[in-house]
Amino acid sequence: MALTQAQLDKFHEDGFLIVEDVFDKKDVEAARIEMEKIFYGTSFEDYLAKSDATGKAESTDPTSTAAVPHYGETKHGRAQFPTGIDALDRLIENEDYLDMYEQCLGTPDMSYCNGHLFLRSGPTDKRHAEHPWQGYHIDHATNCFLPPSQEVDLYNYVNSCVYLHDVEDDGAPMQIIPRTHRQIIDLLPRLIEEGNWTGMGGINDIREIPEFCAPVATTAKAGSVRFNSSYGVHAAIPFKNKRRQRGYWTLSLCRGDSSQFTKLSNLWRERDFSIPFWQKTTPRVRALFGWPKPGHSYYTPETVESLAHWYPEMDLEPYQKAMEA
Ligand SMILES: O=C(O)CCC(=O)C(=O)O
Ligand SMILES: [Fe+2]
Repeated sequence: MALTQAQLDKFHEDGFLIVEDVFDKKDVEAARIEMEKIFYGTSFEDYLAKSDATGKAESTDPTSTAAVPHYGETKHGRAQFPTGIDALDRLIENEDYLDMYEQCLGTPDMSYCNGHLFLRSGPTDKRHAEHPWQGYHIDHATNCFLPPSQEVDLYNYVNSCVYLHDVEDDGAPMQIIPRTHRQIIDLLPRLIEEGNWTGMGGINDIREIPEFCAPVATTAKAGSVRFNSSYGVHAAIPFKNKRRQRGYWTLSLCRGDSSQFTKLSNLWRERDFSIPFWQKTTPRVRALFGWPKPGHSYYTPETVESLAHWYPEMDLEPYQKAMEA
């Protein structure tokens, strides 16, 4: 299942796109259950019941621990990709999703920047600004040390999230301002001059920018995917219903040709998690993490033999076959 031309045009025009039914509802349900275990040590339902009984909601925010900056670990598990849980990690192998990602990035040569579980939990959530005109920003600096370019499609990267459950209006849907991914580069000098640009991506007050159109709430059903440009302006809003949670499985990929300056971490430095994951996944997914694709001249009888020692559980046949072809 690929994006239609109309969907792809919409992605390029608005800077984001929501596609329904990319993931099987059962897979997403299994992923949500595992996600809740990581953040709550139990289900969200039990967590709510316990909070009701004790009158106290425990914070679910992970603390960052590793040498590589990443989203971190909770008391119960790891929110950063790979989590070590198949139901979550292997969502990345969805071929339709990867095909759509290639379309959004305009190349089959894609490279991993970052991935994590992003949970906002109604009872304790504070990840939003006070007023609706505040908190807007672009995420680009999370993975890239270069400011935005006019050549949006070459130098932005694409964030995505899989909706692990339905997100409705009362569940703090992320707000995105359509078309800003192409506006921000031209507006930057003025925003800086007017003191309406903070740090490497924040806007103090969107009311001062009449060029912007109205923000859109990115509500969607479980199993949907949202793709959005790293140059797009967006913000978090509070939960209207604090008994809701919002759990996304997120991934950021960039074009291979910009991956030298657009990346967060090299998973090789997190071997406890990267080795088990790489052993089990596909050549297509391994390539997102910098692995040469089957047919690359790196693969010789000697290197394939060594790989078999380093990664005894990896299926090396695709590399072997391409080498012999
Ligand atoms: O939670 C949201 O709706 C948006 C959060 C966000 O923009 C961010 O964490 O960068
Ligand atoms: Fe953001």
